[in-house]
Amino acid sequence: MRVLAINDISCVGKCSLTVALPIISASGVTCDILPTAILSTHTGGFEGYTFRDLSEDIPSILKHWKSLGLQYDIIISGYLGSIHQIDMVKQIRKDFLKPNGLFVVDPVMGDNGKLYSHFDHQFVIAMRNLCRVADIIVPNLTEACYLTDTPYSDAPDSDYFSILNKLKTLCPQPSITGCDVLQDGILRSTVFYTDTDGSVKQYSTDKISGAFHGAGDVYASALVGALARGISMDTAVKISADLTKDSIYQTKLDGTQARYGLNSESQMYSFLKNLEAASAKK
Ligand code: PXL
Repeated sequence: MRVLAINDISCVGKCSLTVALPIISASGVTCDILPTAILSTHTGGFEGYTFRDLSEDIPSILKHWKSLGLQYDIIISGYLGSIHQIDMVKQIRKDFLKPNGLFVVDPVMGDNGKLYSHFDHQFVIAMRNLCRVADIIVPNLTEACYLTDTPYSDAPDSDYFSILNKLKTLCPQPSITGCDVLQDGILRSTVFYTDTDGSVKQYSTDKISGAFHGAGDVYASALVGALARGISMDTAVKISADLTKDSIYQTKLDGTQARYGLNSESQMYSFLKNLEAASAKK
């Protein structure tokens, strides 16, 4: 199994490739990377960060890869710095994804109801078009609302299934992460997702209060790792949501600033045990 992760390198503030590479590799599959930009830190919560766009380097990297005949079982794209990079990713999918491969898009654009800096309405439209050629998309609630032109609300009685159904017009297996749902009077963090047969489902974990940066990256990377191991969508969602919740829980216990990202390192052993148990059951 060979996975390609297309994302930025934020040197500090664990997210994007500094999360994708360790988690996907630890899952037991090869993870190649295509960095889209190098930043001193990510853009959410730090001032004065550097940002080097790597678009110019990408064509020669791809030319070399073509000469090696590289082909991928799964390609996952994350933070893309421009519409031009979105177009490049579409071409990468055409050139480097195996005929029955999976194209997973994490449409990184915003959080808490707002777009991240650098992104505007044109970018949202371009990202929507990228989602149209994906097999699986993993937006958070903010991104799902932008993708579907739905007014943002994180109220626990929101009609998440209706947003999921709108996302289904874009791609066969959408999901929405980080949705608050009330169960027996208790707030639970829920992922709404689409199983391989097209049925829509949900999986909830304990809600840990606070905003935690990089949670979407941990979830998406674990999901790709689990799917690359041949684990079913249901179990892959469960294992990934549990890893995310456990990492958030540990980060809260550590008391580190949210902008420095999640302590998923401490949860790797139990993540791997869960992957092994699921693989043994197949
Ligand atoms: O975690 C998402 C992300 C990825 N990459 C960069 C970001 C963000 C979110 O702020 O700024 C550069």
